[in-house]
Amino acid sequence: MSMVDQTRQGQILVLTINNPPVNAFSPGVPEGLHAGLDVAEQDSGVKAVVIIGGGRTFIAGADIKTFDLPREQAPNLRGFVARLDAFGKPTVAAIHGTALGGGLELAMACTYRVADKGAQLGLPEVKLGVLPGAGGTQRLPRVVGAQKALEMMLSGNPIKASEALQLGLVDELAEGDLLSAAVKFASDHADARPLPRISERSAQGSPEVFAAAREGIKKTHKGQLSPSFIVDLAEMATNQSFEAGWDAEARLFVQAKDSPQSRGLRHIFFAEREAGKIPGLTKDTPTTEIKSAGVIGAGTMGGGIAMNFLNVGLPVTIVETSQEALDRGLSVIRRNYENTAKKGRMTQDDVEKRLALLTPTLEMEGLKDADIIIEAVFENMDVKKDIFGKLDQIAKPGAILASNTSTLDVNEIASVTKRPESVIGLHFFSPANVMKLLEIVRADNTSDTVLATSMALARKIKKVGVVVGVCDGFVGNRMIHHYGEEARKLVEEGARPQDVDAAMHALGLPMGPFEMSDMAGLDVGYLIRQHQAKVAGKPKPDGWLDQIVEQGRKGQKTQAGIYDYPDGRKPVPSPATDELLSRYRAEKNLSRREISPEELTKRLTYSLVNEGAQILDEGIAQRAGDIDVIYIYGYGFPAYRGGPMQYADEQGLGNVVADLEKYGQPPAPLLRKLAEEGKTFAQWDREKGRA
Ligand code: 3H9
Repeated sequence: MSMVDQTRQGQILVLTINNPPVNAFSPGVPEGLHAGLDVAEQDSGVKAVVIIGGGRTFIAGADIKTFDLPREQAPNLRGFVARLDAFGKPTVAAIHGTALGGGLELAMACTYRVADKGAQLGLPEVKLGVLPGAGGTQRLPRVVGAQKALEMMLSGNPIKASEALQLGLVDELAEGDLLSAAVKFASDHADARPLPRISERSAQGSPEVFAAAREGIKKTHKGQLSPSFIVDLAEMATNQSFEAGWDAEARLFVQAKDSPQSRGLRHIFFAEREAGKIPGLTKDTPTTEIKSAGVIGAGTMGGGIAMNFLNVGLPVTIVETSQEALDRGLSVIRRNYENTAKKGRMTQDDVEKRLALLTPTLEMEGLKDADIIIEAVFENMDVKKDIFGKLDQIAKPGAILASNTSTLDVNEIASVTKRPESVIGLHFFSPANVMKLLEIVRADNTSDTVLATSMALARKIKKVGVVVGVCDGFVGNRMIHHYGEEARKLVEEGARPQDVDAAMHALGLPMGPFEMSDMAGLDVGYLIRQHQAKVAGKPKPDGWLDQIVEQGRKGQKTQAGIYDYPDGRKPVPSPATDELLSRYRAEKNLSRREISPEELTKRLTYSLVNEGAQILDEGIAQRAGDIDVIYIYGYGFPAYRGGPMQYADEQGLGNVVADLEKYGQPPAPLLRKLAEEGKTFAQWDREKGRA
């Protein structure tokens, strides 16, 4: 079947694109569309052409999967857009669903645009590290002005059809059936001459607009390439010919597309979607409907978790052991919502509506009707087992029993119930109402229904769910442990904490390992180390970090940790830490050496990669792409680096192995094997890890 159907409605030729699911501009689509224009050109009975998408949407853009094809094999969107622009008969884009990227660019090269009321239109290329490359940077400013065009192209967010109508980006909103409206519009305008062409208009935009945009992207898109190209091109639209801008756009598009940044962002686009696919689960795996939730613990985590459900209109029962803790938890939730309302992002009415969905109680019995119950108490196996034992008595049959543990063995927790198939780990990241990541921990007996329901729930509460296996720390925290250890060693060898953190800022992370530890609280790691040593019968740990904690410096919360926090939040290098380190090195006879920023970045990043490879080998993560998604959404790894595993692929796994050996970290067997075979983690995913 052709990817583009031709049908006649009187004198109008209708071209319907059939390339599900999103009608991307894939191989076959340009051929079909050109064939349609050939017919329209040759047949004098055809007065105008309507282009419409079959199925759920208009064209959602160029086919991202073809970006790395050699130019001759990639579908030529620019070629088709150029032909449309010069076409001698009126063309009408009939838009429903999403007209995105190349889809909107194609629509702007048509003579007219008619849209369904529910349609959305946007140029999201920046999110893939590229720029609108089929005339979008030149046409959009000519329609909506440079300021609005920049807002759309730099945010990548679409606008609604009603706004597009107001801005003149669409000519008419369809009342009723879109195709009939578009065909009528085409008939009504069949004889209008000269044909209006956006490329022949001029674009409005003052120097201040571009100056402000250049300032803005320093904050919003720090370190990224394509946003500055977009600003330059939008400026060209206002002061140079269409042809000059069109040519420059082609050049810069290729430069952006071939950059590691775009490869990183495209990797994440697909990895995020791939993460939703679980081997063994199909679209037909039954799920249960979640109509209400229970949360045990009204502390920082429990409160944040509850907010996720309230935000999507699901009632939550929240349980605490004392009235005081319950009241405190509730007041934090209220304050969070009221702060959002103060910023104008929700109304006071919404605040009350959400809080009205929350039932506080001191009785576990209150959870008996909940469809899912999430335990969010402190990390202690005995406490958790006690709670799950009680839940087993109280929860209704079929309810999901979830633990928000960040490290503990979910199998052991499940073992105290008579329904281990209902038990799962749902590891939220702090602050739980903000961070997008949800590690979904599949225990040995977790049923497919519970897993599939948890994945669907993640989507419902707007999280990115990634399935992981049971081990200490699962994926994210297990890797971060090694990263923290490497950071600590680097300081012992001579680096200053601020240099270690700066090395990760240079990579684009908002915080380095020490800023992160100070924020999380240094006492957490301290207690774990003390506990582990005691259990193993080893002497009390006495590293420099332990000594900092023993001085009462626990991080941000005590306004002093590795850094000082004179204003409460902003870390300032601490003379007390410097002094402690000098004394520590002298006592332990440690010599100090200069460590280059390059060595710092490599050792820290590769410590993540090395453990990531081990995690893949053990099957704790299904794909390297899953690990990358975890690091982007849970740990602030910049999306334009594609995550640690993609970053390692970009460096070449052979180089990563050589560096690890140079720095005394033994490479994980899987990493070594891939390096020897000249392969990448992405190839491993394609060959082994895919669903
Ligand atoms: C561009 O246009 C460049 C031009 O300016 C210049 C060229 C010269 N290509 O997200 P979903 C797949 S850049 C290939 O789950 P939803 C997706 O991987 C492009 N595949 O559905 C998934 O596959 P699978 C500018 C694509 O309903 C399936 O479709 N456009 C593309 O939640 C369903 O996707 C964009 O950046 C694509 N363009 O959301 C739009 N798009 O089932 C990117 C989707 O195998 N796309 N797929 O996992 C989106 O934002 C969302 O997919 C959309 C639908 C909103 C359309």
